[in-house]
Amino acid sequence: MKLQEELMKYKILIEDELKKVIPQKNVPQKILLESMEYSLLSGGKRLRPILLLKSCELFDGDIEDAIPFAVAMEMIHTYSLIHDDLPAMDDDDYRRGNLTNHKIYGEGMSILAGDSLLNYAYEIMLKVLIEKKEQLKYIDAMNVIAKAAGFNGMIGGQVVDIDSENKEINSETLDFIHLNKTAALIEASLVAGAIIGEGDSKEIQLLKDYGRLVGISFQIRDDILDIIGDKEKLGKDIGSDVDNDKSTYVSIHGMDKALNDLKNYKNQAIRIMKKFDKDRSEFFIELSDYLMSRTN
Ligand code: GRG
Repeated sequence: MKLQEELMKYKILIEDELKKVIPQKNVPQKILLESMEYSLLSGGKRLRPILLLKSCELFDGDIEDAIPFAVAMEMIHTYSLIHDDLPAMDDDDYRRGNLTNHKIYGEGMSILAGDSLLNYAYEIMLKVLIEKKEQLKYIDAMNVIAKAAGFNGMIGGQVVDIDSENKEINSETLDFIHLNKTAALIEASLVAGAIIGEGDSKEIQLLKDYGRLVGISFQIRDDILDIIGDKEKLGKDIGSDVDNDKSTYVSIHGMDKALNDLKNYKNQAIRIMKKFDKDRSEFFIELSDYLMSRTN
């Protein structure tokens, strides 16, 4: 399989959908819609929606059914990045190679753009629930996404992350942060896709386990890239963890262990996906390899 071509094909598909969702801008609140669109269409790997669609396809699900949930997932991810970049949080000037949302639109507007993207994500999922009201699987998928994004998921992880700044933390606390701040949405994308594709409960659990491993590894790689990454390729400044006095996988465990654990998690993730037919699991196997050596 040509992984990069496959990723690009799905990225284009998702971006075509994202371009359609921001409504007409000829309204009094047009500045808000521009601010939402600025971040939503500013690039990015589109990893979470790609995982959601691919996971649905793994079970022969129709990706048309999964597209609104993939779009919603990317909106939730984008809102989290806009808010994370704010001066009250990480105070970053660049994201995906562009100025951060608040640098262009101001802090107030960028808080509201994040809020609107979050609300709109639920509107988009609820529209499917209303249209297909007899199908419980869509409610299940939305429930998984809502929980992963909330106080027992990404927001919970972000809270402990902020609360841990300028403090010595142990590896359990760091694991909590990574599992919630980063892995929760990645895991939820795979689980929601599997639910919509109608995988059985054992298969959904395999996707969940794979997602957790990919999610943790994604964050470990992020921590590594913050030290050895290339600013141009990353589209943001490196060294921000040190600047913000943040504990990372590398600062707690050291670079050698970080690289070694990354390899172990990758092998575990591959073992899980090998339980599916080879032609179906190839994408997920190659993806775990790529994500753990990614440079952006
Ligand atoms: C503000 C509630 C709230 C949460 C913020 C996403 C997040 C939580 C913080 C961003 C900071 C960070 C390093 C998070 C770890 C997850 C991560 C690596 C996010 C970036 O995701 P990518 O690499 O981004 O998929 P692109 O730009 O490719 O979409």
